[in-house]
Formats: sequence, C-alpha cells, structure tokens
Amino acid sequence: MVQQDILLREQAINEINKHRELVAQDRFRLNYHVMPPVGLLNDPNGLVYYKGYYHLFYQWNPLATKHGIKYWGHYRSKDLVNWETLPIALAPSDWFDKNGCYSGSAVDYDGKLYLFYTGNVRNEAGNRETYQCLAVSEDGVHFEKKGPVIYLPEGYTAHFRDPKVWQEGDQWYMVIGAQTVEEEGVVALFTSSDLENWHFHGILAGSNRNGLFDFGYMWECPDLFSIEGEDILLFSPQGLEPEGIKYNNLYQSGYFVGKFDRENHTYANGPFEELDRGFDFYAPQTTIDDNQRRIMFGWLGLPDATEEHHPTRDYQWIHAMTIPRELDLVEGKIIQRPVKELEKLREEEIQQANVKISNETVQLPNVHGKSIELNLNVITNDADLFSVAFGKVAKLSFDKSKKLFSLERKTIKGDRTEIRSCKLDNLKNLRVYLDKSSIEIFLNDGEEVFTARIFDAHNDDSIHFAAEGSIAFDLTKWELKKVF
Ligand code: DQQ
Repeated sequence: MVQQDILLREQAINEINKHRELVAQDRFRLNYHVMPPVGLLNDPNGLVYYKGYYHLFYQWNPLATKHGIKYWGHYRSKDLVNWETLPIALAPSDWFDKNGCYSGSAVDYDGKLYLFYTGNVRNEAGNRETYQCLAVSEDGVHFEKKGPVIYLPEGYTAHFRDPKVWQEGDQWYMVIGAQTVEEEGVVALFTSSDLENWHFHGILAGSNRNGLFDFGYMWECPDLFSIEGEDILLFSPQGLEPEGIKYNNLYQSGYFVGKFDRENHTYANGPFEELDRGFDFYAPQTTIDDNQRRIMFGWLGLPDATEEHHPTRDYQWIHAMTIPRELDLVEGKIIQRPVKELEKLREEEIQQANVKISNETVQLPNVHGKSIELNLNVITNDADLFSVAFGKVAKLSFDKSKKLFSLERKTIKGDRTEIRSCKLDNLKNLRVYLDKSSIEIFLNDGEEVFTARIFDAHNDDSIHFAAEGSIAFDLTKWELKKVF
C-alpha cells in the first residue's frame, strides 16, 4: 500500500498549501493553542514525553472540515509552548485502517516510539470493522506500520477503539473504549509483556456494572493512571441524560477515582465526575513526563453538536486542543492547572491591586484583550452576585447564596444565550485564558474548569466586572503572545 500512502500524504499537503492564506486570514485563528494547519482536528492522540520532546498527535481530517477519514497529525515541543510541525505520522492507507487511523496512544519502549491506534474500516457491505494496530518509530518522526495486534473479541460491537497503553514494572496494560452487544458503554482491559501479544481480561468498568446504573451506550477514549496512590479512570461516555446542572453537553468527559486490582484485573470505581463544566471539551488524554507530572490535553471541541455552524469552516479549518494542564488529586478530586511553562507566553503585565466594586459595573484601565491571561485573587467577597463579562459573547458569574458558578455564552448559531454551571462553596481565585475564539476558566486553583469556544460577531475585546454587593480583589493581566 506504499502508493496509497504517498497519495494520501500528497493530498493532505496539497490541502495545506491550497488553503494556507485563507486559513491565516481568519480572525478566530488562535494564538497559542494547537490547531490543524487545515481541515478538522479532533482528539489528542499519542501524548508522550520521548527523547526530550513532548509529542502530541491529533486526529486529523486534512481534506475537509467535517469528520471523515482520519490521519494522525504530529507536533512536538520541548516546552509545551512552542510547537514544531512534524510530517504526518499515520495516513489511512492500509486495508486495516482505510477509513481512518482512529485514536490511540504512544509509549517509549527500549528507545523506540510505539503507537497504538484503531484502524477503522467500512467493509464492502458497509459495516464497521475495527482493528487495534501498532506502528513503530526509531526516531519519533517516521513510523512503520506493523498492522493489527488485537482483533475484536466476542461480545462487543465494532465500536471498540482508542487503545491507551502504559507500563507498570515489566507489564504493559491497555484499556479500550467499547460497546457490548447489549449496547452498554464499557472499558476493556488487555495486558502484554512485549507490546505485540496481548491477553484479553474482559471488562474493567462499564454501564450497569460496579454499582453504576445505565451509564451510556458507548465509552470512548479511556485512560487509566495513578495519582497519590489512587487509580483514576478517565473516559468519555456517550448517551447520558442531563441531570440538573450535570451532563448538559451532548457527550461527557470525566473520571472515576478507584482501585485497580492488578492481579485480578478488576477495578472498583467511585462516582463519576465531569472534568470540565464548559461547552467544548472532549476525549482528553494524559501522559506522565520526566518530572513525574501528569499532563493532560483535551479536544477543545465536541463531536456531533454544533460543529457544522463553526464560522472557522469558512476559512477551511475547525477545532483546537485545550492548553496543556497538569493534574493533581486533592481530597479525592482532580485539580487542573495550566502548566507552568505557559508563563512564557506572558507579555505586558498590568497589575491592579485592591480593586473594589460595589453595586456597579466597571471596566478597569488596560484590562481588555483577545489573547490574554487574567489572574484574579479575591480579598473579600460580600457580593451576592459577581460577574466578569468578555465582550458580549461570554460571561462568568458567581451566585454566592446558591454557591453556583455559571458560564453563559452566545450560541454558536443564532443569538441565543446558553449556560453551563457548577457548584463550589466560594470564590477564591479565577485564572482565565482567552485566545481569540476560546476561553478556559480555572476556578479556585483548578478545582473546576470551564472550557468553551466563543465566536464574537462584534469583535469586542472589553471586559466588564459587575457586583451586586461588594467585592475586593487583586488582578493581574498579561497579553499572551502568538506562537502559532
Ligand atoms: N474520535 C475518534 C475515535 C474516538 C472519537 C475518531 C472520540 O477513535 O472514539 O476520530 O472523539
């Protein structure tokens, strides 16, 4: 299939060249988030620290701004801030991946980089087939496909994908997102001693298991890792119904804190918690780096919801990654903080000490912008309601009596307002990353996060602070520089 591989790569490169100028003209193009050069980006894949570089691969359809056959695009970085574009890692050129090199992961084994991914195939009858495939690289740049290493076991539909591999001692583990023939979302477990021969151990967690009730018809993109001695299972379930302020997006991403019994290959999970409270966050993936930090990227997007209305499609691209976040576990809850390296983006610092707002709406001198970081530390908060509005397109508010944070934004299509909320006892600090058409808000040192795309028709870069009652805070603002 060498010929087909060359052809697909050429097609992708032609698309980049054809649309380069158009893409660059888009005022919604981001300054410091990983984006596709053209076409559609979705899940982060193969996130790994290898030979001094962070490698971040991504699901990529270079040929259109819709989902279709997926390649693995490839970036690498020494500092998680400045990214270098590498040649396409995988193109869907073989019988076992001809309709898409779907999501997967990467590990360093004896100095080689091993990629595991799902080969998505539509057979002649139009039915889906799935193969868990391996590709290996000596240099972290060029990959040789080795073909399938796992075939679909009995008892599952062909929605069986997204292998995430990790090592403990001499043992390799793999979790896979799956659907049983009863159409329940589950995570399946495999082990291996050589990364080529894999043993199947059945279901680790899933809908209608381990104390869970009906919990979706498919679980995508699982990831299992330990923090502070607890075993975290991250996954993206599909098919949950909204419950009050929970599960309001079409699909969710979240985690269990639990215990992985490595001998018996079972997992005892606690309750499910959503990772993000905003509108656009899906299919996150983590890795551990050489400083033992657990780093996560998510897709700053969501499939099947509002994608067709994104205005960036007129400029021949769609979607981005979140900023990289470091995960910790505090009192049984995952805390997310922007990685320290992002401070390198900062320019032009503005400080406002002891700002007091009482029953008014104000703008603060020099506090505005489209590519900025804001750090707000509360000194005292006696306001019943406090809000920060970004142009007219997004507003974060805190209702003190309800202990409720809400993010409102203008809908991507039309001019309605939509809202997502979460509960936290009080407001201690806010850290906001704005980037042209995205917002990521970290509450109280990362206890909760709101992530969203915001497409401001009015190009209004003002920021309004409003309080019913009184609040006092220190504020620092930085312009954030363009690295893409
Ligand atoms: N996207 C991939 C799948 C995965 C889904 C295909 C999640 O492998 O399950 O692009 O967004």
